[in-house]
Amino acid sequence: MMIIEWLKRHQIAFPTIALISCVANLAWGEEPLVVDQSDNRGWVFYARPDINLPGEAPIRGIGDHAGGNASLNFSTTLGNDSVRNATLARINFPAPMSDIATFNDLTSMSWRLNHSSTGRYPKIAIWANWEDSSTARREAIYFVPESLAITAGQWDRVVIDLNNSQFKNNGVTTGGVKETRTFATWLQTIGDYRIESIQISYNSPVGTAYESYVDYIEINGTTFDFEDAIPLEPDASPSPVLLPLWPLPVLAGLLVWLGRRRLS
Ligand SMILES: [Ca+2]
Repeated sequence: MMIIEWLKRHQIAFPTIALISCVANLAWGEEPLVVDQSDNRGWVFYARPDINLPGEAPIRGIGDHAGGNASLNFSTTLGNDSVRNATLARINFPAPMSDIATFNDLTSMSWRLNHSSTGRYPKIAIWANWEDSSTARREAIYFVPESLAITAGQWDRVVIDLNNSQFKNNGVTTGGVKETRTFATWLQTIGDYRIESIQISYNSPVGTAYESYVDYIEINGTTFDFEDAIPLEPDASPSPVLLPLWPLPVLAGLLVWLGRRRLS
């Protein structure tokens, strides 16, 4: 009280308190980073089938739990191979997340979702990459949604328990066999692995369509409020390698010559 009285007397109470509040918000990461057309904060979207095909949902989803105008749309069609994900590569992490390099650096993860079923909802995945005898390798661990049910058709918050939540991998670091372990157990083997990206991913189960929205993705206290569509991921498929055509007639001629030599 004495400090506030002193500040008031010197007519600097409001700016000082506002500054303290601003610094506190930055320190605690309380202010969500708005993701929209003016700044996608590094997030990109991937959809299969393509969002432009008839019947496919747009990227921009319904209003969020906090009165915001939009969210990300993870609704999928009846196709057997319907996939949607939103990815933030580590090289694009914003300043408050710049100290995250490996799995050991993760301290909290949560997200909001509005899904038409209680389970098998869009989930967080963490990708690692490394080199093994100069060969590029990749692995991911995926949160297992079945370990935490939500209420269908309303905004819910999923919070990872970094000790007990179950994650399943792609099998790359476990001899080709996919394993399900707690996050804490995974840290014992991949804790020092370099994070490539953090992703919310959803593969629609075969023959089942879901209405699904995601927002307020939070990583280590930094929260992203999606308020518009985000860009589509650049096409990652490698371009076909064009071989020069002149060696083919030469090779054919060589084979004919060898064949004749063998016959003679
Ligand atoms: Ca939003």
